[in-house]
Amino acid sequence: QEYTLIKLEVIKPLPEVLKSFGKKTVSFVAATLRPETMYGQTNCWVHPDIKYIAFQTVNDGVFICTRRAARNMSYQGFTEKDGEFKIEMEILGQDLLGIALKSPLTCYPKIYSLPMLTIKEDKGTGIVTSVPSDSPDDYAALVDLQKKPAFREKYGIQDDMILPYKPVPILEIPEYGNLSAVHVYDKLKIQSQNDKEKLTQAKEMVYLKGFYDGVLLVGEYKGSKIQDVKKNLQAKLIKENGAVVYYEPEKTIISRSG
Ligand code: ZZB
Repeated sequence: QEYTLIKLEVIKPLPEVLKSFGKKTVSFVAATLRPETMYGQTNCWVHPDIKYIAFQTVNDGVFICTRRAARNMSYQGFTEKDGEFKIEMEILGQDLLGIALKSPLTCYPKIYSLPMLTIKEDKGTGIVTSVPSDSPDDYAALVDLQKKPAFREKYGIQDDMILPYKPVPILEIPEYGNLSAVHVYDKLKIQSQNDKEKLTQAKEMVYLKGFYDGVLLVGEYKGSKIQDVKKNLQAKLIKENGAVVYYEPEKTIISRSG
């Protein structure tokens, strides 16, 4: 499985937890299959209870992700020695919340790392970039935070890290409009990020239609169909140093041998 790995750079001065990295560039890295949606990023998701690590890459500074993802990257030329990576820091997700980040293509110059409780540890990097306009999971998690001050308080999230961030219309999908995730969220009457079945259904509804009939509303490929420019947008992100390619081994192979 090929992913686009988005680099969400921690804005300097580094927050207290990451101070020991000094002048280095530190990035949260998020795996996505939807590089064309990066125009609509409003925040980054971290699971408060997952353990993350920081490791030094050869070309891109320090990366923060799960240990499992770092191990995969170490076989893909991200580290000096094949299959080896040095853990510079171990950090619990809850200590990585509320950090200001700079991410490629989004119209928001500064976005924050926020808690999402449905992140899977064994997929991608354990860090997810959030596009609430087109991902029902992201929209549900963002609404949970916006609607529930107690939830924000629990994780020490300040209002200005959430309230100014609105889903951005970036893709037009026939029948679903220009905020497809919001449309299906309302239509299926989704209540929270834990509404698992409805969210799976919502995702299926927007996924295929978005890929085949979605048209970009912003950027240099404005007016083009997603399927025609997905690759170009991945290339643009990589060329502009906002992303790299990351592969994930097929799970079936692992379980067969193990
Ligand atoms: C941006 C984005 C924009 C995403 C969108 C989706 C959508 P899939 O297709 O099931 O393989 N993701 C990545 N890692 C994790 C994780 N560890 N736990 C939970 N979610 C994760 O899912 C791939 C997508 O799941 C990725 O693409 C990422 O969110 C999220 F408009 O990145 B995506 C309808 C979906 N739309």
